[in-house]
Amino acid sequence: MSDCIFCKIANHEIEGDYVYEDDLVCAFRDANPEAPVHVLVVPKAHYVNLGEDVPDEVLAALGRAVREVARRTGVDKSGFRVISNAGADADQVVQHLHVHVLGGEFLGKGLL
Ligand code: DGP
Repeated sequence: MSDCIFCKIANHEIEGDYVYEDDLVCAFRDANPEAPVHVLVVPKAHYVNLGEDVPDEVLAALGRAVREVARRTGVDKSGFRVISNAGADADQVVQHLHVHVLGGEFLGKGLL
């Protein structure tokens, strides 16, 4: 989508602080981090959220990327949280499917 900020970052029209990338997805640091590690994993193709019919290969790529982000940011052993806000009641702000990966400190229960 031409006016979607995450499409632009995922396709390098705007540069992000990238942590991981493959053919289907990329991961970059959140502009407003809520934890020492706060990375967004997004598909390169535009889907609004997980309520859409997202192809299995993209879902698998998102899962693999989460694991790789956790490893690269060093939170794979200490623990991390994965959240994807979908729709109005979840207060989804950016309308491009994204998975938050949060960690680097004790998170408690209240985040995002
Ligand atoms: P959500 O509420 O789940 O839609 O979260 C959107 C997140 O996206 C929020 O944590 C801030 C982040 N964000 C918004 N705009 C940008 C941007 O231009 N660059 C980056 N890196 N993150 C952004």
